[in-house]
Amino acid sequence: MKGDIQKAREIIDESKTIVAFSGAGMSAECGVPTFRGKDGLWKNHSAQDLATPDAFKRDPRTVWQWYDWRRSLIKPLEPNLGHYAIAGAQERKDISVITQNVDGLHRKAGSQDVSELHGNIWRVRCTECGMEKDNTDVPIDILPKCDECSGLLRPAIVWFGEPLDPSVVSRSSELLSKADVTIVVGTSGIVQPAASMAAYAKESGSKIIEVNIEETPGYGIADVFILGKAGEVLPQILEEDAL
Ligand code: BV8
Ligand code: ZN
Repeated sequence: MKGDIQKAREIIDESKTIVAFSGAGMSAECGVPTFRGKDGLWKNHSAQDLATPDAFKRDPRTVWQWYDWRRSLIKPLEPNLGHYAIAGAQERKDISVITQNVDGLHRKAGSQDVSELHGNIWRVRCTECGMEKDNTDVPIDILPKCDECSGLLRPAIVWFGEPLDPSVVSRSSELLSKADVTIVVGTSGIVQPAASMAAYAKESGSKIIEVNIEETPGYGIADVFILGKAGEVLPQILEEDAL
């Protein structure tokens, strides 16, 4: 791994614009369960039962109980050294974050430019009038209502079968098309359209550095693949005085 770290550092040192592209593995060391790992979130609950608009229409109470449980799990958690390394790099490099995660931990670590492809677990949206706002109540009233029209609120999260916010997608595409290097961290590369974004960056001329604790079938395109944890590897490749 040492050689890969050195190679990754050289690529980063030569780069001006960087995109950090993260998945659930970015937050695993903070204690946020991933989706498909051994302690995978979906294991105890099937995605189809919970993170879909049909599930919410059919049984909003169960879906809200699952999100309330996840919110209560995430609320006390702090970012890890990987989140802080990305946030710290913005003093020296033009670095943006594109994340599939809904936990808000990149922002909590101080990252300014964060595109949340799948929304944010700390925001809610009215199913009637579309009003959207922050809500960090833990526990949240199960079946929360809109103060404006008393419609049912839902998590402002992109569920399976729902389109991503076009403005977030176009901002992400713009960032990836200009990135000198894209650091792909902690994602299994399964969920679309997020999983195609690294390849898009590569086609647009970006170098790809991938950080994961296991080989991922999704990415054969990495210029450097570093087997390791996000919280351990990112400080080594992003911090100025590392090594
Ligand atoms: C869309 C919010 C179209 C929810 C999420 C068949 C049937 C139905 C749908 C589809 C289908 N085939 C394809 C689809 C499309 C579907 C999809 O891709 N499904 C997959 C499962 C095949 N996609 C969609 O539905 C998307 N929408 O296509 O809309 C459309 C267009 C127009 C009009 C109408 C419709 C929407 C996808 C968004 C779904 N929402 N999240 C919530 O969080 O509650 S996705 C969910 O998975 C999370 O956001 C998560 O981030 C994301 C991706 O997973 P990963 O982040 O990669 O996490 P995972 O656990 O998989 O992997 C963790 C990785 O980290 C592993 O590699 C592990 O090794 C590594 N790791 C672990 N620890 C560490 C580590 N790495 C480093 N350090 C560590 N310490
Ligand atoms: Zn409303």
